[in-house]
Amino acid sequence: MPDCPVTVVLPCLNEAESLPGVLAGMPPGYRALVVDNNSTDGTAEVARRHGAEVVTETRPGYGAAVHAGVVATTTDVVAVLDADGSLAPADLPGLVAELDRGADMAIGRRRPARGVRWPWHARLGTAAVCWRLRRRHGLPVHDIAPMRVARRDALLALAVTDRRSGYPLELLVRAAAAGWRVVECDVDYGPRTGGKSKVSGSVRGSLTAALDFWRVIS
Ligand SMILES: Nc1nc2c(ncn2[C@@H]2O[C@H](COP(=O)(O)OP(=O)(O)O)[C@@H](O)[C@H]2O)c(=O)[nH]1
Ligand SMILES: [Mg+2]
Repeated sequence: MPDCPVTVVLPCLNEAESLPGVLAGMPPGYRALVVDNNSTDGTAEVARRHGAEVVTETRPGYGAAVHAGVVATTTDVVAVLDADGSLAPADLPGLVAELDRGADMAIGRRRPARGVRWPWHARLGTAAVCWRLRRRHGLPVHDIAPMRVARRDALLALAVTDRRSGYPLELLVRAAAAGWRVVECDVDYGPRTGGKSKVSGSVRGSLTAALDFWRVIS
């Protein structure tokens, strides 16, 4: 169903600065659903003012926000996208097209633009995790699905339990176990367009993510 509307879940922790640009870039037929996770910078108001639906999730964590968003959607197809402006909504239709071609999930592989700050520890962690996903789980992936598209009910049926930064990784492991056909497509990766990094840009965020990853994959 190439014309069916798609809901784009945007997990947000203080993304008021980047959100307007992200929302303005939504392709026609794609509806934005912002999941506000205890932001203190007016993220929810900015989201509403720029036409997005807003859901509030008080339990902290990237996975908690994404899960709440997926539960709240009513469309067959659901996309999940960072709200920091580093990924382009314009890349989503290409992923949705893979579902139409028979994929169970289509995920983005970040291809950085020239000069993008992508810390070495984040690249190394991603490479190590993906090596394990390929070797142990047979998934042909090179990134940890920063952008993804799947069918809502199938996604919820996988019953991912992680509510922090291990969520995308657990999703990949469960998808592999369920025999899903996962297709990875190159997507543009730029600098965040405002606000602060919560994960790879700080030692604390990176350590938390590494710990979450390890829990899922060990
Ligand atoms: N809801 C929620 N979103 C988060 C949390 N941590 C990160 N995010 C969101 O996840 C996306 C990626 O985080 P980001 O800070 O850009 O990580 P980085 O790309 O490693 O610097 C952004 O849209 C963030 O707002 C969190 O604890 N809760
Ligand atoms: Mg980011």
